Amino acid sequence: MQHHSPEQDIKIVVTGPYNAGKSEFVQRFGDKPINVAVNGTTVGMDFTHEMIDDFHVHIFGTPGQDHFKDVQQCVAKGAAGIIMVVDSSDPATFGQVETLTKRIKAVCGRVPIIICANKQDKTGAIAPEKIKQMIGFKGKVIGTSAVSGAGTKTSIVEVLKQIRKEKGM
Ligand SMILES: Nc1nc2c(ncn2[C@@H]2O[C@H](COP(=O)(O)OP(=O)(O)OP(=O)(O)O)[C@@H](O)[C@H]2O)c(=O)[nH]1
Ligand SMILES: [Mg+2]
Repeated sequence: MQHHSPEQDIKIVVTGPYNAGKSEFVQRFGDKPINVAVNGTTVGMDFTHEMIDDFHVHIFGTPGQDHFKDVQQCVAKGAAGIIMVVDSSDPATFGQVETLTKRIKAVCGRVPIIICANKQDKTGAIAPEKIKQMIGFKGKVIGTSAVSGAGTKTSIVEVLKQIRKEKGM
């Protein structure tokens, strides 16, 4: 069993619009990921944990549906970093990112945030750089495919890097 001091535990929240691929993203990590879902949609949370770069990273996924606002905030509370997952093939949902960011930051504070331009494997997926422009996002946008796992580890490592920089860890 690996021993670590409490300050090496880091909570990261994976959020985003409905159906963006948040649960699929969380499933790529750890040995026994949990998903509390009904008929394929998250009604509770996703959870997993994994040692990454000597940190014990706790990854929490929120529901996406707007009527689970309170659950989103419950799940996100106290996270040290945010991963905003969007469906790159569904630009109609990009407008939700701003509201969702505000909602999550209200319970986490001004912590590092990156966007995952997910479903890059789909034909017609919009490129990460284009999505960055469309959303008017200042931070890092990383292309991912949560089904294949492409870019998912890179995304966690990036947000971890930003958290460590901010906290001077
Ligand atoms: N092609 C493709 N499909 C994906 C990808 N990520 C997720 N999906 C599919 O998109 C659908 C929704 O994925 P979920 O992971 O359940 O999405 P979610 O964001 O957790 O959805 P809610 O919890 O309902 O908000 C599922 O059918 C996934 O298999 C991806 O990268 N590529
Ligand atoms: Mg889900």
